[in-house]
Amino acid sequence: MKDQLEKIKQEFLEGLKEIKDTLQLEELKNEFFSRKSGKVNEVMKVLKDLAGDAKKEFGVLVNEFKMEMEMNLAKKKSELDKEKMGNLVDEEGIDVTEPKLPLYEGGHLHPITIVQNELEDLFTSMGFMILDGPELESEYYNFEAVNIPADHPARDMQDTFYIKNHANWVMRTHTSTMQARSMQKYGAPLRMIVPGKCFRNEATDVRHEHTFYQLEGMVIDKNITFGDMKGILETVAKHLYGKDTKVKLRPKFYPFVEPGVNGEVTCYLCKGLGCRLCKGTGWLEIFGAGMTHPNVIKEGGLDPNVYQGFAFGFGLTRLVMLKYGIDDIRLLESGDLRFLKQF
Ligand code: FA5
Repeated sequence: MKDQLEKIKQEFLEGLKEIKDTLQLEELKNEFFSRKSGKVNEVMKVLKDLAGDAKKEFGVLVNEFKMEMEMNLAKKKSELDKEKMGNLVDEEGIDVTEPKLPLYEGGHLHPITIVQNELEDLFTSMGFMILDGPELESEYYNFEAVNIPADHPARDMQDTFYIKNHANWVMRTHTSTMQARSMQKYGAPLRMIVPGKCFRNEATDVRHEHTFYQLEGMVIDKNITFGDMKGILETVAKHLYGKDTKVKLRPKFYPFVEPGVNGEVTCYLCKGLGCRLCKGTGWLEIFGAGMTHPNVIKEGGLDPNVYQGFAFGFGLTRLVMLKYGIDDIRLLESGDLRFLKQF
């Protein structure tokens, strides 16, 4: 029986050498190990006629033989797999055809930050410094320092968040808070911009948020004129919407400037012809501006008889909406990835 097993083993090993693919390997496996007709099973049938030590000895022999054959089968199988994959599986057994792990999706800049960066670059190229200011602000800098006394009706223009149990502190309603702060700190001449968050107690809709961004700017020097202001604002408008863009200034009341204006630019979509974006007017309203009020210059610690200046405030969030054609402001702070992934 031992000889018989040895013969089967040689036969099996010879057969194994001829195997070219996994199908042939499966057939060989059946030929030798199938329960019904496998050659090994045939030999094992004699087991039932044996007894005692002879049975035990033969049992051990068959098991060793089966284990050895199984190892040979497994080895051949792995060789065939390797061949099939060509050199795609390297020496370390790394299968380079395996599906790749999901790529790490890096974040990117928020559209507001993109436009803010663009404007910061433009203004620094014109010699402006970039300032940052507190979002939790004293009532003094938010209102009094920009010529809005406590009992002045202009306070109603900006519906404010007051801080509970902290009288005289507010979430700033505009970046104009930095007008007096910057003059007090840097004096004159001064050229600065302040991009940043503002807060108003708004019933939100497609154009109004309780939290939004503005970009304030101010120039203080000797002999500053309304023409200087218009020049700067035209430069910004052309930078944002193209060199053919025109700027229209219409009178508007802001307590901290005199005269004050409302700034519109030719609609970049219809080039002034009138469309859905500009509501048929051909113009888009993008900033408020004006010549700095003498009271504000005084509040900044400077002499209004020596220094003049101008200030302007862009609704930065509005600029972003116009640039990308976003028709609901609430999307910008929603954190909705379906929206954010488009930029
Ligand atoms: C001001 O806040 C002035 N401080 C701007 C200014 C600065 C004028 C310097 C003159 C000199 P106003 O309230 O109009 O002005 O706001 C300016 C811009 O902020 C608006 O044109 C608009 O684009 C944006 N804005 C105002 N309220 C909201 C809001 N709730 N949601 C989104 N944007 C807003």
